[in-house]
Amino acid sequence: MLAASSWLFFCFTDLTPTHISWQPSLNAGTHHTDRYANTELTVRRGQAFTITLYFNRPQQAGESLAFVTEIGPAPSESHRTKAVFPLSQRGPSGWSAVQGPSESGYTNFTISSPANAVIGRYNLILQVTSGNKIFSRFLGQFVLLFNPWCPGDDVYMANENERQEYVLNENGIIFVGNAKYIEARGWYYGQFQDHILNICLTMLDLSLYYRQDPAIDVSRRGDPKYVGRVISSMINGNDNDNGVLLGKWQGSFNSHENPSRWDGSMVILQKWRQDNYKPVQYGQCWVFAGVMCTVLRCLGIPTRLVSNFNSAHDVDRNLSIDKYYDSSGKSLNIGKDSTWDYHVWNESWFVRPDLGTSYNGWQVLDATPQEQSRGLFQCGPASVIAIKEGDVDLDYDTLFVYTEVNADCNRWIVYKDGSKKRVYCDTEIIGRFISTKAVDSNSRVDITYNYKYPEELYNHMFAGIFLYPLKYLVTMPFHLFFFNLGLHISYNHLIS
Ligand SMILES: [Ca+2]
Ligand SMILES: [Ca+2]
Ligand SMILES: [Ca+2]
Repeated sequence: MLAASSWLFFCFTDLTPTHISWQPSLNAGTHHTDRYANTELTVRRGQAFTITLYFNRPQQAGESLAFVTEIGPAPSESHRTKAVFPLSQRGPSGWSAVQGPSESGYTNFTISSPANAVIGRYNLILQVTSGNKIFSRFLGQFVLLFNPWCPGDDVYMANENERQEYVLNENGIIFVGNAKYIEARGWYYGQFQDHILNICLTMLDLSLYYRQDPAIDVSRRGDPKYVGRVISSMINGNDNDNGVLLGKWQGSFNSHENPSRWDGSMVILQKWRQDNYKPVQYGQCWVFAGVMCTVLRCLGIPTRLVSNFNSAHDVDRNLSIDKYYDSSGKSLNIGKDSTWDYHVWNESWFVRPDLGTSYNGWQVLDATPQEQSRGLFQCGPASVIAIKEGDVDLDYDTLFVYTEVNADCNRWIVYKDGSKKRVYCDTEIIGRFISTKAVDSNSRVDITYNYKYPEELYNHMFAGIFLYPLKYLVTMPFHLFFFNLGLHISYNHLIS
């Protein structure tokens, strides 16, 4: 009897939170997350949020509090998927918590995450230390997202109008058609609507990357270039990874949806969830790109759609689209290169510490399954600046995107003895009118100049001398500059 009552006495005197308020309206406003349909606390990294705890009694001398955050199936401090942070101390994890004044049973705490924290759904735990006893109280879960408003975040975007467009706008315009007649079609991204945030987080957990090594995969989710690449693999259902969409470009669509009939991502993502994550049929490039834009905006990575007209698919990676004819002019079925009237991909905005600061900014990601990259149907991120500068050896898939916008178009005659002669080369037809929706309006902006230098200028020797990229002039030994220029001139001579 005595033992039982002392146990009860002991239990009642432990400092225990009895209720938590996640301060949803306060936090959602300052974190630009007020439009998410999910009810749990959703905040952005690198920025403080406030919670209120109600305790069973006032804190006493000798008692101290710490918070613990955990994410993923195997949280660990070494993987930065777990952090233990005592009040008012910023430890190596970068997480911290500050206690406000206590009033009539409740206390406010301001919790800050590091600007490079792993994104996703966290457990929040309160750890109470009293003498030599430590006990933990599970407080609940919250979701942490990328933060384009935070200067320390890899996805930081300085301009508020651009953040409104590329993170918060749920409506978009996709440019389709052909180089002679560009059409605009509306698209509803719906990144804040019912279930979409949960669907996006589930998508990360279904990826082959996660299935291969969950602990490592989750530990890398603070890196937008990693998350972008994984999502590019998961928007398509190729590689049997439960991806969102199957593509179909020929034949009938039978009982499934004609890709042209979709007008937004939300319905596709919700159908994917309802069908227990079986790929939705069917998608084509603008559908893959539209759905990926929804997912990346939902996770907080600034993202837009880009349409490239006369888009090359250079299967053999020789930088040219080669078409073959016999000596009578009949087309021969040789080679797999092709040219699309248009192709749509995504650009996401983040820094590239792996390449160097000059490659920061827009990065191409492409979810349409065209070619495998390192064993999976995934593409990017490829720095748009690297594409323009021809730095095609840089990660990821820069050569492939370079050819989409800048391959040469060759026509060859194949003679009876098997010999081939190139009879025509067009260096300008590929990669025209590269387009995206304007910030804050539905008009089309031509961003071809982001991807390549003006091409007609290259076809004139004198212009070539003056416009040859300045970086070569300043970085290259003088004799090498003229050697390269010589190659450049003779190349143009060959094809003109
Ligand atoms: Ca896939
Ligand atoms: Ca080729
Ligand atoms: Ca070209």
